[in-house]
Amino acid sequence: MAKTKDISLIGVPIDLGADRRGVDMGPSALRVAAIESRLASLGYTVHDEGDLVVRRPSGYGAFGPKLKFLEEIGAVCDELHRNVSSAMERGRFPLVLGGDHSLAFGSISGVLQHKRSVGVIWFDAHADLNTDETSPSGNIHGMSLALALGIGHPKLTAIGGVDKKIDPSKVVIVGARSIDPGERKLIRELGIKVFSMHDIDRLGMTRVMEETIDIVRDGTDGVHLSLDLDGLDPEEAPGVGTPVIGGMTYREGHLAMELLSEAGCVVSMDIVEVNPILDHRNKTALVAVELAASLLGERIL
Ligand code: EXY
Ligand code: MN
Ligand code: MN
Ligand code: MN
Repeated sequence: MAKTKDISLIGVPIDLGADRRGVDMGPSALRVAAIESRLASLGYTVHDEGDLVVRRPSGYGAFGPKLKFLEEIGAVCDELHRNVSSAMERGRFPLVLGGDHSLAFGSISGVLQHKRSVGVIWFDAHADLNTDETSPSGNIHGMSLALALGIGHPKLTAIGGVDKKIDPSKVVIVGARSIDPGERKLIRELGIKVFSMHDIDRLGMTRVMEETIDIVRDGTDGVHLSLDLDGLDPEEAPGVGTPVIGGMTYREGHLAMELLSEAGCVVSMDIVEVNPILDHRNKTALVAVELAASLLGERIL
């Protein structure tokens, strides 16, 4: 359950971080999945603040194929960090509707304007810890967590202030099963905690979340949850741009959200990588809404 009864929905229709593959329709898909009324049914006052404007560039831009659409993504994340900060200033829970995962270093920068120290749970099949030197694709959605840590192109890490970055010891990646060599090196160097699908299978989601909550809550003023729907198995969430088989079941995801809800430590959230053109019957957005509802306090009894 969030500590506030006011939620700000902030739409970010961006697919540039995923090299334009249609995930810009994610915010609409989540609204069609009735996210506003679903959260209102839990007793929240939901303020839909509409969508940020995303420029439609002609080419990759000045930083070329190793940092595709850097300027446009930087502009969106700079505005997003201000919107998230403003929502928190008004005592609201910022719920960012993506759009690809490049948005997350913007939302986290916004939270850091209000919180001295923020824990981050990165619920994802991927680590999103690449830089322009290590990325196999040049897609910035695979660099977003590195940028939130202050690692990456200075034009992007400057957003929100170079001094306002997250602490790697307060970050946990949950659900990883596709990590690039450069990311593996950074994980080792920074000592970032990763619960891979192997760990979830071995330990069970309850143990994984108990350990995760201990890590992200220790010494922080709040936790940001960045929920990438490709963390679930593609059978459960087919409408994602970078699917990886062997992911979490809906029930494991739902249990993770319920345990986080009980912990009461999440102060902000992204829902990203919902891509309705790869989906059927808007299933992935409907799943995302149910996960958000269980985080924000749906109680069966
Ligand atoms: N690691 C690969 C890359 O950096 O290109 C794939 C990244 C997928 C990112 C999605 C949002 O999680
Ligand atoms: Mn209000
Ligand atoms: Mn991601
Ligand atoms: Mn992912």
